[in-house]
Amino acid sequence: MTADLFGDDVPNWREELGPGAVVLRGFAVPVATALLAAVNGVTSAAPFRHMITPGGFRMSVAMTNCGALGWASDPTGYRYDRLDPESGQPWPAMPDVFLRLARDAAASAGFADFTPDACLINRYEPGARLSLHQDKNERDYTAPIVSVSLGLPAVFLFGGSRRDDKAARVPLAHGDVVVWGGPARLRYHGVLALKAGIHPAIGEYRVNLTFRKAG
Ligand code: MD3
Ligand code: FE
Repeated sequence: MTADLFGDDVPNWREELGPGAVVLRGFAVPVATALLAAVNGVTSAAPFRHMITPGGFRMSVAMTNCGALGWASDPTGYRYDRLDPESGQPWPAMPDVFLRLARDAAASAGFADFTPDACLINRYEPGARLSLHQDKNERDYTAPIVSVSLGLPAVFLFGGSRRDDKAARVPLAHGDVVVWGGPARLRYHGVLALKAGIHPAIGEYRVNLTFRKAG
């Protein structure tokens, strides 16, 4: 007999970070295993890789994509592309479990009918970080971005509309989902260097899914 701490109920509550930004704590916990299996399916066709920034730096975060469009960086710039530049093939299709979760989370944050055409998958190992930036390569800023955290916890930086605005520190754990839209859509944000640890579901990593309407 195994003790069941929560029965069928997973801890799930909502935190407003500011206008247009809401954290749905634990929202993805019920599908986390299915999401991670789907990530493995995507990476068997489009492996994680460390992209090069336009400034010539190798990103510490390893990335891949699924969906009709994928985000890519190389010394010539950032862009969304239909094809994986490593293979010359289209990015893997968006798994159903991804699409359903993204739509459910967006709807629960007040964005009806969100249909992402791109999912950027970020993999952090200890020490990996993402410096403050804006997501500006998408065509339509009226669509939200939905972000799903899996694996090791991280500290997310939620800044303002200018790079030097003071950034709030927001801890994000396995299964947390954040929806960014409206006035929050163009806020600066980043992720502090990942602390070492072992997560029972995925080991020494954090994986973040960001769902976007890019095209
Ligand atoms: C706030 N990823 O891939 S997701 C990215 O955890 C990215 O891997 C981070 O920033 C990660 O571009 C953070 C949360 C996020 C995504 C988009 C945003 C926060 C945002 C857009 C506007 C404001
Ligand atoms: Fe971003």
